[in-house]
Amino acid sequence: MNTFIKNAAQIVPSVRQLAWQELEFYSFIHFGINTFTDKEWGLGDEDPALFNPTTYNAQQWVEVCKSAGMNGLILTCKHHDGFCLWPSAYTEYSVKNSPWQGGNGDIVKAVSDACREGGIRFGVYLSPWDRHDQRYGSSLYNDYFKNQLRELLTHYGDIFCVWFDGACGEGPNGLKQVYDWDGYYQVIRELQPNAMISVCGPDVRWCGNEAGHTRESEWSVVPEELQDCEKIQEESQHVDDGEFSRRINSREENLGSREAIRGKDKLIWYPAEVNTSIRPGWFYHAAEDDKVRSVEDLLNIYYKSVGGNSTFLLNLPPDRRGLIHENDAMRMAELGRILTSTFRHNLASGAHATATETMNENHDVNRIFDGNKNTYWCQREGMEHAVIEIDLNLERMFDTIVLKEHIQSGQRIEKLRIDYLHQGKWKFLCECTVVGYKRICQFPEVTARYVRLTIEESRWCPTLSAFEVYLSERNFAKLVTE
Ligand code: FUL
Repeated sequence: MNTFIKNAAQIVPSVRQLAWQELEFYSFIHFGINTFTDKEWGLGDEDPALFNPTTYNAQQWVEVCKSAGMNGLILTCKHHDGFCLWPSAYTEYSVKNSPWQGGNGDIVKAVSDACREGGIRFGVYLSPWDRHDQRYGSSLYNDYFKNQLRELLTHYGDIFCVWFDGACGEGPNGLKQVYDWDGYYQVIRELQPNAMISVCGPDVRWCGNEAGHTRESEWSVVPEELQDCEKIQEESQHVDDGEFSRRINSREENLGSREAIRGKDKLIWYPAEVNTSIRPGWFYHAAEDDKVRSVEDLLNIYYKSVGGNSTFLLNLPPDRRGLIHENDAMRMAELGRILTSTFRHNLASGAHATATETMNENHDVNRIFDGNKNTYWCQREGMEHAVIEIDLNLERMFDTIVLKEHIQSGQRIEKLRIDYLHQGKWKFLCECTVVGYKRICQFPEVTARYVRLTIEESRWCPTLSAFEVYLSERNFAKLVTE
C-alpha cells in the first residue's frame, strides 16, 4: 500500500479542533456602525453618534440561536470600518463615544454574558483591515491590533474562536498593512489556548465561498499550503459590490483526494467551516426583510455542511433596534423545530450488527450503536474494504442515516454504499464519498429491518463510531397514516 496514504490516514485533529467540531452549528452576528448607515462596508469616517440601538437585547440573540439548535455565537467586535463594540482603551472610535447607554455600554460584555447565561459558546471576529485607524499601514497598527486582542481575550471569559477574515484593503492613509499573523496567533495561544483561530488562521479552513455552497467530499486532511494567509486573502472579497457573498468559485472542489495530496510535502488536519448569511447581506438592511432564506434552503445547507464533515456558521444580522428581526427569528425557530423532531428518535439504538472483520473485542461492531464517540469499530490494519450488516430488530420506516468516523484516529472513508433488504433481495438505498466527523445521508423513505453498509474505498483501515437511523419530520405523517 502507498505509504503516503497510510500517513494521510494517521493525521489527527488537535484537542481544540475536536471540541470545536462538536459545536456543529453556530451563529455569526454582524452588528455595528453599518447597521445604522445601511452599508456593508463602512468607510471608517462614520460618526460614532450614529450607533444607538433603541431596544438592544443580547438575550434575544442568544434565544434565537438556541431555538435553531446553535451552540455558539461569533460577534463582529470590529468590522472593516474600525468602530469597536467595546470601550477599547486604545482608540476613541468605539461605543464609549456613542449615545448608546450614555457611552457607558459594552456590547461585547453584554453578548458574552448572555452566551454564558444561555449555555452557548462565545467567539470574536476582529477585522484586521481597519479603515479608520491612523496607525494602519505601520508597525504601530500591529501593536494596536494585538492590544485589542488582549482586551477581548482577557475581559470576556472563555472564547471558543477568534475569526480573522481575509479582507485587506487600504487604510485612511491609503496604505496597506503587512499583518503580523504570527504575532497575533501568539497572543491568542497565550491568553486563550483553547480558542480556534479561524479562516486566516491555522485551525479552521474557510470553505472558499460565502454562498453556502458545500463540497461533496470535504476532507479535513489537506496540504499545508492551504493555511497560507496570503492565498486566503486573494480568494476573499476585494470590493464591496454586493455580489461576492453569493458567488461560488468551484475551481477548488477537490482539496483532499488521493490526487490532491499525492506528492505534497506536508499534510495537516485543517477542517472546513461553511459560512453564509441568512439574508443577502452580512449587515441588516430593512430592504432585505423579505429576503430571508427559506427553511428548505437552510435545511439543505445544514445537511450538506454539518452532515458533510464541516461546521455551519450562519449569519443573523440584528437590526437598528438591536434585535434579530421577527422574520429571521421565526425562520430559526422553524429550523430548530424540524431538526429536533427529525433527530429525536434514533431507530438504530439497540440494533445489532455483524462485520466481515473486526480487529478485536474492543472494537466490536456493535460499538457503533452505543452513542459513545470514543468507542468505534475497526478491522485489521491495511484492510480497506468492509461489509457491515445491520438488524434494526423491527421493520422501520426511515429516510435518513447518520454516519460518524472516529476522527480521533483520522479521516479514512472515501466511498461507501448502503443497501436495504426488500422481499429477500438487497436493494440500493444511497451512497456517499467521505464521512469524517459526520455524514448525513438522505433518501426517499423506505421500510426495512435489515440494512447493509459496504465500505468500498478507504485509507489504510476505516473506522466507524456511529450509525444512526431517523425518519425526518416531513415524513412523520406518512408513518401515522400507514
Ligand atoms: C468578509 C467581509 O468583507 C464581509 O463584510 C463579512 O464580514 C464576511 C464574513 O467576511 O471578508
